[in-house]
Amino acid sequence: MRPGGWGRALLALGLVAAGGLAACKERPAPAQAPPAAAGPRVIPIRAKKFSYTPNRITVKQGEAVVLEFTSEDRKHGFKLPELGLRADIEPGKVTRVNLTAPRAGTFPFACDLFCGDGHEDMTGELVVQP
Ligand SMILES: [Cu+2]
Repeated sequence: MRPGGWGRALLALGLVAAGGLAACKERPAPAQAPPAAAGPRVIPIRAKKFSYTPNRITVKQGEAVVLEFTSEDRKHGFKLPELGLRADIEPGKVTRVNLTAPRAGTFPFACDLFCGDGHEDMTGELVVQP
């Protein structure tokens, strides 16, 4: 670099820094986060050979929830016959099942798509509290 080059370099640096500061000052104050929307509680459930995680889901009677299923390996099913629920759970997809349990109790659910040896153990329960 020629003599004098440093001066120009520093000047350029100063301008960049000043520009940066100005940009900071001009930035508007961050907007207030919107209040959390009131909506059904979302319960994520992961399915894989040969289990659901969690395999015990607790809700309140009359509480609106969304069961949000994902699969970590292959296609599985979700069947909760006592409350008339059934869904396919496909990999790479989120399957949402709306649920408002009408009565208290413990309701078993299971995978109803044969997914290999151990498929019969792919079960869980929904506990509905009064
Ligand atoms: Cu399965």
